[in-house]
Parts: sequence; C-alpha cells; structure tokens
Amino acid sequence: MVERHTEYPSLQEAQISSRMADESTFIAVKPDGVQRGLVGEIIKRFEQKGFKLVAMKFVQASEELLKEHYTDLKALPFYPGLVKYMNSGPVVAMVWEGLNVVKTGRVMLGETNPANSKPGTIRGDFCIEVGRNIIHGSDSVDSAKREIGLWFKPEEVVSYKSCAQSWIYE
Ligand code: IDP
Ligand code: MG
Repeated sequence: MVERHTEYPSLQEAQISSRMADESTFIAVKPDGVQRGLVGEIIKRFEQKGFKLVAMKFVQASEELLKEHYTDLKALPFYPGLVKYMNSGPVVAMVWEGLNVVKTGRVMLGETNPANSKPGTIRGDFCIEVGRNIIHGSDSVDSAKREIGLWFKPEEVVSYKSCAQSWIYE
C-alpha cells in the first residue's frame, strides 16, 4: 500500500509550489470602490478565480505613500488629481498570490480606461471614467514587488498553504 500521508510534501505538491513560484501582485480597491460598496465583489472575484489572499489592510493612505506609489507618473498632468483621488478616502490594500497572478490580475481588472474595458472585467462591469476606475493592480512582477514593499511590512504578508491548492493546480 502506498502511504500518502507523510509530513513531507508529495512530489506533486512540490512541483505545484515551484511552478507557482509564489508570484504575488498588489491589488487595491480605490476610495471610489470602497465608497460604492464594491470591496466584497472585488475580493470575491479573486477568491473565486483561485488566487490566494496573503495580506490585506483597510487604510487611509498618506499623500506621501501615494506619491511614492505613483512616482512613475509624476510628470503626467493628471498626477496631482490622481494623488488627491487616492487620498480622498480609505482603500483596501491586498496581496494576492498564484500562478501568473500579475498578468491574470490585470486581465481581471480590464483596461486603465473603463470605456475600453470589456464586460466581465472589474472596470468593465463597475465603472465609467478613467479617473474613477475603482481598482489598482500591479503591471509587472517587479512593480508588484516594489508596491508590496511600500504598502506592507514583511511580517504582514502571511505564508500558508491553501487546502484548495491541489484542486486549483494540476
Ligand atoms: P493602471 O491603473 O491601469 O495601471 P496607469 O497608467 O498606471 O493605469 O495609471 C494609474 C492610474 O492613474 C489609473 O488607474 C487612473 O486612476 C489614473 N489615470 C490614468 N490615466 C489617466 C487620465 O488620463 N486621466 C485621469 N486619470 C488617469
Ligand atoms: Mg499602473
């Protein structure tokens, strides 16, 4: 009889873990998403997809943090308005983990401008204007690392094994 219940991960489990490579993305429900009661809907979509929540906080972000978060856009005309918008109320900052979560997360968000976002995407379903597009998602693995480091202390990102892992990854 093959004993499967060892305390060590099976080969299959080890392969799943290495393929997932613990890719993480930074997702934030923006102040308009919070005020419009869309926090649960947005979390639901990432949960239902199969991604794993590893950090979350409800926070009024400082102007300083938001300026740093959007530093790449500081030369653009909408930057001051963007910082003001993001500072206008609390946000829900999260880290989600999973295979290709950065790229897939961006697909789930839709395009930057909701007018170009397809129905079925978060921006396509719930908003109209680019300056009120309800959600942020990292655009690359490197920016995800930078953003997670900006918004979370290392100990606030929790490492755990999801019981659904082998039902989500083959
Ligand atoms: P992204 O959020 O899809 O990554 P970025 O180009 O990184 O898009 O822009 C960051 C945020 O700045 C957007 O989500 C949106 O809130 C805002 N933004 C982008 N372009 C414009 C614009 O033309 N007018 C007003 N706000 C904009
Ligand atoms: Mg961006």
